[in-house]
Amino acid sequence: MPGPCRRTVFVACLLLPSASAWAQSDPSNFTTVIDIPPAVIGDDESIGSDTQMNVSEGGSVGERFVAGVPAGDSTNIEVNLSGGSIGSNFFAGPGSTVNVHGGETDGLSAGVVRGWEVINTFTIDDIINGNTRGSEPSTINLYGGTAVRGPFATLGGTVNVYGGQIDEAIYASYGGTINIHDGALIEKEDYSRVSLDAREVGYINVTGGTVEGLTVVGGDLAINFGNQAILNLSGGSLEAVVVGIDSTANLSGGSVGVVLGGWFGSTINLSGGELPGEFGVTSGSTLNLFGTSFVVDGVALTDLQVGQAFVVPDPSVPVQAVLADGSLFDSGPEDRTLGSDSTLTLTLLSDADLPGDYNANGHVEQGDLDLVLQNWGVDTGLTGVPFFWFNDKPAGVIDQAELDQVLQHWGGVATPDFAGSGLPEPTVAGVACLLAFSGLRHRRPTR
Ligand SMILES: [Ca+2]
Ligand SMILES: [Ca+2]
Repeated sequence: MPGPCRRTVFVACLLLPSASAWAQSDPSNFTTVIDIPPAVIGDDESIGSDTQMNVSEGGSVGERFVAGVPAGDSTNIEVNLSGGSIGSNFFAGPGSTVNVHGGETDGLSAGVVRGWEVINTFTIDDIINGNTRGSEPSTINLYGGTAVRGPFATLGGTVNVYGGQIDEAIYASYGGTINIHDGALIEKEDYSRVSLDAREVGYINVTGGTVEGLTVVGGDLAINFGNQAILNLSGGSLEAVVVGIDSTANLSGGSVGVVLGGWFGSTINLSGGELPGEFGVTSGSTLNLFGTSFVVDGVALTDLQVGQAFVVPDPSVPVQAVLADGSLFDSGPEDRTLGSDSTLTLTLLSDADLPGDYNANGHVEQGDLDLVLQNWGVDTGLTGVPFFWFNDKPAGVIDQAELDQVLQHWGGVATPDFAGSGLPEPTVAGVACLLAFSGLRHRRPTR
C-alpha cells in the first residue's frame, strides 16, 4: 500500500500545473467585460459586481484602481493582467480575483478594505477569526509579470504566488494570507531589499518554490515576521527565517538556510525539513521538536510518553532528534545556539500507521477530532498539511472523509510496541542512525 506521503506528493504534482493553467474565465460569465486596450482607464476608477477586466499588451490603468466595493458585498469580479500596467495602489476588494500573468502592478493589495484601514474597520477578534462581515474574500494569483511594492494581503485577502517577479516585498498583515506554491522570488539587481514579510496576525504558507536573495538589512538576513505572524513551511526553500515577537514558525518540510527565533515570545515548531545552516533560539523563545527518537547530552531518552511534551531542563546541552519526517536535527554544532533562557520541548510521536490518529499520539481521540474540525475545508494542496497533523496525512480538502476516519477508529490504540514502556524497534534503529549522523557532523575539518 503506498504511504500517504507519497500520495500527497503525487496529487500535488497533478494539481500545480492545472492551477498554473488557471487563466481568464469565460467572458460570458460576466455582465460587463472591459478589454484594455482599446478601452483606457484613468485614475481613481473602479469596477463592481459581475465584471471582467482584461488588461493586455499596451494597456494602461491609472492609479488607485479599485475592484469591488470596499467592505461591501461585491461578487464575481475578475481582473486579468497579461501585459501593460496597472498604476500604483491597485486594490483587489471584496469578491474579486486578480490573475497576473504578465505586465506590471505597483502596490497591489487584496483584502476587504485597503491595508492599514483594516485596523480601523475591524476588531482584533475579527482579524484573528478572519471575520470579513459578509464580504466575499479576494484573491491575487501571481503567475508571472512584475509586482512592484507588494503584493499585500490583509483581512479577507489571499495572495497565491506561482511565479513572477516581486521587486520589493510581499506582505501579509492583519489576517491576510500568502501562499507560495512555486516559482522563484528573486531579488532584482537594482533593488537593495526584497522581503517576505508577515506582521500583525499575518499568515504565510510555503509549499514549494524558492525564495532567495531576500532582505539583508542591518546585518540581519530575514524573512521578517512581526507580531503574531505565522509561517507554515512544508516545502520549497527559504534562505533564512527570522521569527519575530509572539510569532510562530511551523517547519515540517522544505529547507531553510538560517533560522533565528531571537525575539521574546517567538515559537519554532519543528517536525521536519532541512536546516543546513545557522540555527538560534534565544531570549525567551521556544523550540518544540516533534519526532520519533531523541538523544539529550549523549543519552537516548527511552521513557518518553508518546504525545506528551517533555521539557528539557537545560536547553543549552546538545540535543539530537529524528524528526517526524525522518530528517535529523542536531543542536550540537557551534552555529546552533539554544540559549539557557529559551525553552526546549521534545514530543515523541507514534510511528504506528493508525488511521485517524492524525496527531500521532498513539490514540484516536479528541485531539484528532479537533484537528479535523479546526482545519475543516482547508485545501492541503494550497496551504500544505496543517502542522500537528503528523499521521495519515490528507491530500486535498479536509472534509467528511477525514472526519469519518476519526469516528470509525475512535478509541483505537496504536500497536502494543507503543503501549509498553521501553524502546520500540524503529526507535532503536532511529537512535543508531542518529548517533552515526551526530558523529559525522562532529568530524574534524579536513586539514
Ligand atoms: Ca491522536
Ligand atoms: Ca478529504
